[in-house]
Amino acid sequence: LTQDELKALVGQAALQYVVPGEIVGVGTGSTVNKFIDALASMKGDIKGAVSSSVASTERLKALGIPVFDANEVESLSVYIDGADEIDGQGHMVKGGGAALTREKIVAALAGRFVCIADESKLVPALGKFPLPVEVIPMAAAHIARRFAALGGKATIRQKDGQPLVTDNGQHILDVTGLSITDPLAFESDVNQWPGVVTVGVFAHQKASVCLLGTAQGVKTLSY
Ligand code: DER
Repeated sequence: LTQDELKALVGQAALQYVVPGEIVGVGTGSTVNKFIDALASMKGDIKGAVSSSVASTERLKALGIPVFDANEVESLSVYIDGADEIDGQGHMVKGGGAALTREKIVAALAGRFVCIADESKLVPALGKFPLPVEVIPMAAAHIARRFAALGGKATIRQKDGQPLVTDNGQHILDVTGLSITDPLAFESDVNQWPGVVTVGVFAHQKASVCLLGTAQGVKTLSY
């Protein structure tokens, strides 16, 4: 099975966690796109979705799925999203799609976080994938120096030769060379740094379940 086929497999499998008649929380990325496409088959059975990015909103609307603002819901039963890395405890690195802030917000509304990922995302420890950190632009150099003090190398994510600007109007640093041995402590510490909007470690908002796409089919990992 190709990686794309594995993504489709888990995107489809996530439908079983969607509660009929409710609003579902939807993440961002190529695996989530497979879930959104599969969700279209249930659009008559659900009330709609809360989205974590402009990109996902556009895809949902194009398929006729109503999109609600996060402020219109009290809570969600489930949030479906991908990850760049997920460890054995359900801690994730996210932000490859530059949506980490809104992803963490919508995940906070949900009772369960169902991560959908192909097997390449399962890692023994977080930190091999360059860690995304959304920052207020004026603080970027200062934050990059603080990561350097930890042995990290931070670069501003570019798009078309300019710093990428997120849905929230901020910049993203991608940090290589870190070894994140305690994701909970790391997330808490870095979140405190002035100028950090969101760090792409999802430890406090970790996955409840991971649907892992493997050549042998979908493995369900619970945390
Ligand atoms: O940006 C994100 O957090 C996405 O969920 C990303 O981590 C996974 O994207 P992918 O499904 O395209 O690999």
